[in-house]
Amino acid sequence: MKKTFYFILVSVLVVASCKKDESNPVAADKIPLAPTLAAPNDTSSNIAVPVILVWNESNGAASYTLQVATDSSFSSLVYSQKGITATSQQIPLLDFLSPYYWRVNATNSVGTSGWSSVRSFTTGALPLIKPLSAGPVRITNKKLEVDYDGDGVYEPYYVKGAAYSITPIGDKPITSTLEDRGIQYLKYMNANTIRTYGIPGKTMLTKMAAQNIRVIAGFWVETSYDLSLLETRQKVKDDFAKMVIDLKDNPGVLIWNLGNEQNYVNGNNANWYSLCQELAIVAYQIEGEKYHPVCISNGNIYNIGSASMKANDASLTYIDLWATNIYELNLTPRFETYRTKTNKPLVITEFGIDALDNRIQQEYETTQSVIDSMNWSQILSASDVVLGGTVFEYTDEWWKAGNSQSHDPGGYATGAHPDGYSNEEWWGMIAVTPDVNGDGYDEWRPRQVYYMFARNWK
Ligand SMILES: [Ca+2]
Ligand SMILES: [Ca+2]
Ligand SMILES: [Ca+2]
Ligand SMILES: [Ca+2]
Repeated sequence: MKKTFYFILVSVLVVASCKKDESNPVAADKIPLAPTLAAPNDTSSNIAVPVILVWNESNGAASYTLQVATDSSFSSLVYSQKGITATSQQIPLLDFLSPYYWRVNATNSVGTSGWSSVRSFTTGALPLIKPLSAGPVRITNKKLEVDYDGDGVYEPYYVKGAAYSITPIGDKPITSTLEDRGIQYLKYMNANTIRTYGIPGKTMLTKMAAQNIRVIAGFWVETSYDLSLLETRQKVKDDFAKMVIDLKDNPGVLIWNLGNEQNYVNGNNANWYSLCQELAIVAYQIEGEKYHPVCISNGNIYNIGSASMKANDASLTYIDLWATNIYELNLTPRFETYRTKTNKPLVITEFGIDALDNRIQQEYETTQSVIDSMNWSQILSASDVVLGGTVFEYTDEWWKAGNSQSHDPGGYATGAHPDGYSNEEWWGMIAVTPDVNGDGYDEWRPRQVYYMFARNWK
């Protein structure tokens, strides 16, 4: 009885003291004073990108406006942000070795202060050798390591997962219920990773992270782009910067993956690989030393190591690893060649075969499971350089041939499959068929390959 009374008394005191702080009389009736700037010191040089600017709290301020410009009269703004409630801000995308000026004012319900005094700083150079990441994901000695709990201790991470592109029959929208089902089936499969083709949604990323599933986040590059055009390159960089700024602090992100098999379409040239290096530097301008690894999605291992394609290690100093989509019954010879081309590790972002035997137009899911299992053994045997893989693909997609309402056998001939044919709508580890129980959602049936991986990935 006595203890309870004491506890209530303390609670009341805490509430009372909070209330007192909130009703600060200074805040209510005057414009706040202009803030004073704290860091970096005026005329500092060699400030690491991304720069963090810090100012002192202005009594009574509700929020701050921060401006950064390339001139002291602030006519060429590179950053301008209202409504900042903290007293520091990280500025993405500043150039290296460049001078900048900055100032801050304070606002509350009464009005806005004058500007602070102006300070200048000069940014440092891009490090010649990309430093080891201090962020949640890093690559060291060709191994992937993560520290999502932020305790400074990194744990090894081996990629086990699926190329993820859920598309309901008839191109129906993807609802949050369907996303949850997608995550649940990944959990049952003991997968820890998905690979997306486009920019993953923030909500989905957060939900994935809560289940310890991380995302190789795809940055789609239109295959129609002429990558030799400066304005096109700038647009791609701007779009990528938006993605990185938006998602960099989300615990779902594992790796940024640039393009998809661009070397089979508009990127079989040095313009593509040099753009990838520039994109990786853009990511560094935003994330700095806490960067996520950046990889290039490549078709097979073609061009890797080529100096004339600018796809050699000396040209790709800010690319951390390669990603490959590779379809071969035996991957081992490719891995042997790969080791002679680059010192970067490799993640497999697509492999396997589809589940339809084109010769008899019937599913041969045992064969799919056997071949995917063989590929997985080959991947495991190359663990000195291969960091794991995502199987192509998670669920059947009915839109790829014929119409999106019918399961069509269309595809293309290939020597890499026992039936000599890739049936594009039958690649799922999970078979998708129309809704029969009336809940509005397609039926999902894991194929043998799903259970094979679930056992392997335990
Ligand atoms: Ca840790
Ligand atoms: Ca179809
Ligand atoms: Ca087939
Ligand atoms: Ca259903």
